[in-house]
Amino acid sequence: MTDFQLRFGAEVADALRSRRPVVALESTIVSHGLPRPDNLRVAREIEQAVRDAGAVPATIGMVAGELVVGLDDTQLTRLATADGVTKLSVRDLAVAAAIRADGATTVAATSAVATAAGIGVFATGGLGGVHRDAAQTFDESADLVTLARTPIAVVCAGVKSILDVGATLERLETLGVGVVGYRTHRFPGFFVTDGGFDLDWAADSPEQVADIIAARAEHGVHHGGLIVANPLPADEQLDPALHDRTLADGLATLARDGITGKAVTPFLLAHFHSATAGASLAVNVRIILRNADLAARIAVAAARQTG
Ligand code: PSU
Ligand code: MN
Repeated sequence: MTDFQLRFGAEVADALRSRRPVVALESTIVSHGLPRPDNLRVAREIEQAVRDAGAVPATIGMVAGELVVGLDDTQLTRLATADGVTKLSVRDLAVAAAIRADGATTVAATSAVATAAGIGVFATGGLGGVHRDAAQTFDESADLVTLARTPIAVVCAGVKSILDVGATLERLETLGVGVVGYRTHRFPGFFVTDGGFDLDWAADSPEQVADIIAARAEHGVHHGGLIVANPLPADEQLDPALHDRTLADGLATLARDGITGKAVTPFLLAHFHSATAGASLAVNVRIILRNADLAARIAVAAARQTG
């Protein structure tokens, strides 16, 4: 996937040319994953977290049909506040480009575009995965199959417990996507520190993650992604009882209202934010800022090794 037509923000173009560390950021989180009006403020804070750790942020999205790597503040504001910003996975990119749409890129689309742009590290909140009723609905995020063929390191807090966490890990194994816990051998469950499953591998420093990225290239692992699973400290997680209640309500509403397809994930995220009166938002923001910081430190370590 190297043939997207891309428009680079000036700072990102400059950083890539001079091999300075760059971190890709997604825009679906901004347009569809976080409630307004907080989403724009948080989008800016994520970029600042990357800068504070010594890397250049490249938020990726589509503006009037153009794929932009490194949205400027006007473009970021547009994707955060305009009506009709479409959620774009990989298969949607060409259609949206042809009709000159505004669009927010998911983990799948952001990974594909970042890789085409020559960016090797990406920070997000949570990954898409296998939905709980997937045995009937076949609802599995395109994030998984895209990461199977896209060589990028994605720092995330695992997957939300709105998904079938065990099935998601099984699919990642089948698809050959690496999963490494950051200072943990347990796969995180986004709002909750422990998603309930063991991991084979853990890394304990940004330098070690950079070593893993380098070793993959040296050993011919050029296709699949690497998930760096960064859990929230236990004392910062969402209250597990509140979490379980909110999840049960959300899943019941989903079934009752017959919500399907790409509307499922944004619906559940919005449900958490309204049903917990802001508690899940605060946790969500902490997660993303921590992931942005770690991704930047990994990008800095990787740039040091190759530079
Ligand atoms: N999970 C989260 N927050 C998010 C998303 C997932 O905790 O904002 C977004 C990401 O952009 C992810 C997308 O790539 O939802 C997955 O959507 P779907 O399940 O429709 O593939
Ligand atoms: Mn889906």
